[in-house]
Amino acid sequence: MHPALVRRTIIGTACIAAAAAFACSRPTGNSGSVLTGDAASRVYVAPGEYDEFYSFMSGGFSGQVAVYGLPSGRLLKVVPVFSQNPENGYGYNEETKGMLQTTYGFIPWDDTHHTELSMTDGVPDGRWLFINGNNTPRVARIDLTRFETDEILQIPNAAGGHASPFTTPDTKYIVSATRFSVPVPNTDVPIETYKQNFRGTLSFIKADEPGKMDIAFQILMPGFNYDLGHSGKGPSEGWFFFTSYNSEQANTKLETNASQNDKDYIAAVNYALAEKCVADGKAKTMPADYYHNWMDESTRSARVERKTSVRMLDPGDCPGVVYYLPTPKSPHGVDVDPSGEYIVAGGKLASIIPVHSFTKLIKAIAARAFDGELSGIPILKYEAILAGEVQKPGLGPLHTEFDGKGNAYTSMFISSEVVKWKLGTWEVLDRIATYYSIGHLMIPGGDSKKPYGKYLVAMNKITKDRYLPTGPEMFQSAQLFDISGEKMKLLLDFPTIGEPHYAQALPASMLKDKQLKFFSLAKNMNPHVTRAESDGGITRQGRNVHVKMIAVRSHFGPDNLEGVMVGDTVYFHVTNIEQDWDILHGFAILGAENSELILNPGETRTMKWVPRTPGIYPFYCTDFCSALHQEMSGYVRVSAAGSNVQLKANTSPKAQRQISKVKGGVSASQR
Ligand code: K7E
Ligand code: CUA
Repeated sequence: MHPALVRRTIIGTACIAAAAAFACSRPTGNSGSVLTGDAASRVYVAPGEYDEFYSFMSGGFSGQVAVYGLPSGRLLKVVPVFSQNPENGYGYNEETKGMLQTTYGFIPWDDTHHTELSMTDGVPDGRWLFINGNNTPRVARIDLTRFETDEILQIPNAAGGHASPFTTPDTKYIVSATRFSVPVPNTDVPIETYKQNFRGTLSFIKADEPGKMDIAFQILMPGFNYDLGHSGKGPSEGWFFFTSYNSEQANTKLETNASQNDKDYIAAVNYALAEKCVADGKAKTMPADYYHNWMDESTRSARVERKTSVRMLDPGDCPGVVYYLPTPKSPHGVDVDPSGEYIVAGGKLASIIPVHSFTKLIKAIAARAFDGELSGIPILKYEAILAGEVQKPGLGPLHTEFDGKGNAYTSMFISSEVVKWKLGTWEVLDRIATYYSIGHLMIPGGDSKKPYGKYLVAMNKITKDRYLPTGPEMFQSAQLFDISGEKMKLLLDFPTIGEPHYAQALPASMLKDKQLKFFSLAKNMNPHVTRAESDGGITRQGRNVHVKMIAVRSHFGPDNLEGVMVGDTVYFHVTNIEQDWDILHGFAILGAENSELILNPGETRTMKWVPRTPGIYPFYCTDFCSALHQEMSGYVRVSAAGSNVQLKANTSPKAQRQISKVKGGVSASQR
């Protein structure tokens, strides 16, 4: 189909295809008829009970990660990553601002696409979750004992970090491939010199040590658009597969100009060989400019490091490091089955699903079954590497996951359905409609060596009539399917935060008992920590005023501050001195120009505040922490510039009474 037509007919076709199974437009909005009777009980998690899986969904253009319980679809947490988050002050408070520092300046937003769990021996291990920043290419690490972003690495020589952050089976590397080719290094050239000057890069990022992420090496590629990637596993471990489109190297009207060729390519990268070439000094060290930001464990503050070079490997200097696998047509997803033998591509405009064989790929390389080369990269013969083609799967195949029982499930964007097919025979076994325009799908562990199976989550782009309408902007949504039987069954729809491109999930049992309950106050090495109310106070350094303050049920100490003048910059360093699970406090002051602070127990966070006019400014706790939460407040007196009001910080008698109460032991039940 002509690509312009594809876009126009997405919804129309979706409805036609969907109509075969179920009605597409439902004037009443009642979907009960498509559900089997027991669907409700399959997703019902009784009050007080836990979900079976944690599911980590990309927040898409929210720049965050959202954590849902499955099968209930309940939203458990939003983990801020690449975007400021007013809900808890991430990216607003002084301790975390550094996480969002880039060579383009402080960036308060990005677009996340792929969540990826760390793995050991090809199986998710529950240590970390990685996620990519798509707009300003970055990768992030989230610690799964705290559900917090701990590390962000910027990717140089890249624009659009889309094929990212897929991991190797041992998490030695995560990758990031450039979606948009650009001059490398980036420089001012006419856009029409695309073919001469624009290049793609594939980055291999060392990822197995927290706080030490770094670009191990980059591979310089022809100027295509690199789209998605997956690591080999088992026999294919040591190889990485990246899809590319725009092998036409068009720089305008890509919609048609990048859809001319019948086949584009999967780049098969022998990263074990690349490592060797780099170790043998075959990569060139080139200047590069990028940031590495990470949370210091003891201060729980961002540390920021600007890096200046990268090792760039030209495939011409390392023969055998990259081969091109011809793949129809404008491929998007590339997925490797649990055995590591089959490499499945989702060609957005392809009428079949091609599956490459790793065994055949190795044989074809040995037999030099080449169909020419591109910029020194051999192109393997399609027929020589093909394991099979899934015929008539539907329209617009994008992504494939596996159930570990020999079946594959492919999302069909245009025909809005999930298609189940058999590895080896390539026959279509089942299909089920999604509402509407499915992008990724996810089976817990479904891209690993050992899928958990049981459920499949479809992540859909368009919601339309599935929910109560909320104006022109509808949220995206997910759908949960039961895949334990021969036929897929729809169980549940639930709305999502942002666009949940991709998700991964883990059994709850792997994480729930590892969760940190509070930070140790004794180990809090923030330079502005206040461990006891008697250590609080106010000091002046020129025009900067520092306030050290504790927060505890149900007061701040100190809570009356004087001597601040217009023209000062005030830093409120607030420490939550509670040592008890889930006892949070907040801090907000009248006229603050950033967000509140939310303080975990044992943690120090800092708000920067610049008062503009003399007067009295109340501050208060934003988290309803106790019966006397409304009493948890204080005042700052701001005087005119040059006034002679002395610096003063006091503690109210009421606060003193509270201290003795807390010392006497206030239990969580008195919140
Ligand atoms: Cu298919 Cu960005 Cu993985 Cu969305 S991408 S769907
Ligand atoms: Cu502390 Cu409310």
